[in-house]
Amino acid sequence: MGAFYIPEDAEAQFEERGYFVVRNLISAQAVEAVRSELERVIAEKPEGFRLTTDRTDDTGVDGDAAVWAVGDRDLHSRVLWEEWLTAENVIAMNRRFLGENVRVQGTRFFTKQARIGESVPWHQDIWLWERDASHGIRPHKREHFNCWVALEAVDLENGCLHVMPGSHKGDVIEHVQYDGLHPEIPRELVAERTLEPVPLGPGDAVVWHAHMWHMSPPNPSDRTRWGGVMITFREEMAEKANQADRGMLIRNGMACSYPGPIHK
Ligand SMILES: O=C(O)CCC(=O)C(=O)O
Repeated sequence: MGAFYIPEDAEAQFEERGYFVVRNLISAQAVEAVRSELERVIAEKPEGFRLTTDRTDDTGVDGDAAVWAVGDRDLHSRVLWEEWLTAENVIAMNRRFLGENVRVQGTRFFTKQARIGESVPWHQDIWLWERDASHGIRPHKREHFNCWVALEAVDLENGCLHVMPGSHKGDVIEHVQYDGLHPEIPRELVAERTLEPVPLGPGDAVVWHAHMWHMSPPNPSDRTRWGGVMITFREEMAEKANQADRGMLIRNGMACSYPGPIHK
């Protein structure tokens, strides 16, 4: 694996384009540890994790093979805390962008399966989060830091993320439920806009603005496409955003030790 690298102008890219790419955010060893932990969670289904199997079509696949997302919003995994959320470069990056006191909103993995992995439709995370949240927190949500990390090579063949550069500067669009996995940006608005695939190597990451339009296409290849997002935010917005219960990741510039599950 190569060196950890954040573009010098990452802040400007985030502002202008709504995203930037980081190389080697987590090590090959951490990628392996996280993958093994996800395999364990899918096989053992311990309490507290959210495994998603909902689909729009019938593939005949069921059981563990049907799981395409694993959520650990309430920090039930010590392995994910130590190997993923508090990996050295993850902490360094969060300090650079968010400061010395940072909380984690949650983490979710997208274990897109080979051949049957469905597309995730165009959306803005802010809209999905806000649709069932209490009123009045939208402005603060702008400050969330969404970092999606590849757990293997992700590319055009196996359904890597696609983004629409600059789309975060527009409005939050009312999403519509068609036949996709969840509500999406009206399809007529997406047509004819410039989209960009974001291929990544294992351990690389893409960080995007919560208002940015993004999607991932199906995975018709024989390879899986695993990756996961960690969502963090500054401590001072926790109260305003009704998220003061979220786990403290960095306190006074230091990575926190594993706090245990938030809601047991
Ligand atoms: O991993 C994917 O395919 C989709 C991820 C995504 O859209 C998200 O985290 O908001």
